[in-house]
Amino acid sequence: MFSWDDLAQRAGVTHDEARRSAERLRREGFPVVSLDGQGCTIPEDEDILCLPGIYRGLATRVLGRQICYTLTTGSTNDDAKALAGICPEGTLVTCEAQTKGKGRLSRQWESPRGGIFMSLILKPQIPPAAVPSLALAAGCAVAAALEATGIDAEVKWPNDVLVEGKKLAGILCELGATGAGVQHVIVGIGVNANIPASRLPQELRERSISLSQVVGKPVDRSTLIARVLNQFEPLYFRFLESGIEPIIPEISTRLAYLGQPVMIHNTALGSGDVHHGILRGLDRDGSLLIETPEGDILRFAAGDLSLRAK
Ligand code: BT5
Repeated sequence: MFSWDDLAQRAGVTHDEARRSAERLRREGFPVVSLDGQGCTIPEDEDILCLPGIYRGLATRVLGRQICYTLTTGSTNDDAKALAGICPEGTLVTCEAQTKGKGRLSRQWESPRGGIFMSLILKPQIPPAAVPSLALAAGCAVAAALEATGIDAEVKWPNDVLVEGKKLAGILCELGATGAGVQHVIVGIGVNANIPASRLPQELRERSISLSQVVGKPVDRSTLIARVLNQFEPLYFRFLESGIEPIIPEISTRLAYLGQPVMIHNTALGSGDVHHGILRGLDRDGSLLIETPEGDILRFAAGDLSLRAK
């Protein structure tokens, strides 16, 4: 247990501010236990991210070398965007829960406590058109990190990771650009690590899955974050050198629905723009190849597209 004075001194705030902060955390649902009004603590077995744990697991040169951490925030992607001008490449922004987690096309990413919410600030010198393929590389890194812990994961084009056919992780790449080109790319990764189904809305429970459900116990999120970064960094360096092409084989071995019937539609254009066919794989630039019933190969660049098994 920490006394209020101890906490106040460590945080550089007054005794009263320390008490108020602890109270606010408790109201936000964090397991802050207070003893006889003398101070407070968080029980040791509680699932709170451990920054030294992330640093300990890191084998990277650039990614995650600087970490910005908050308990609750709107969206780590938004925070990363705000920090991009002053933080070095590879900075990781992470938190315990998001109140305005974002998916693509203004969709919502459910972000209750127990999940991993991480955004990387990258500063690649690439054309804007190459940015969406970074989501594939990030998805591949998440899948590889899971495989290293014995979990079979698939990359669902263009930005999801599936386990047991259900969505476990989603990736949102956002671009900051001026007329002169890409200034920064924020790669946001959300992973359902220790999220019980009861913390997700009813309509998502069938389609989503959390790692704790798969392995039957909570996973160590700090270690997993480090593993994802360790997997992503070499892919990112290769991407910087030669684009997505050299990484395509690694993504392809994990590609969901390969050889299976799928439908794809342009979410922005509405349900009229639907194509059916067999998923044949990825083109050299990360575009998706689908063979129509007539035997034509259609090519889809990652955009506002939604892919489904038929
Ligand atoms: C994504 O969008 O999958 C991108 C998700 C990116 C989230 C990360 S968390 C850190 C960073 N900060 C942010 O604010 N965002 C990034 P999309 O392909 O559009 O999928 C969104 C759809 O996935 C929703 O419309 C739901 O159907 C579903 N969904 C929402 N929350 C989910 C969850 N926790 N688990 C599984 N599916 C979810």
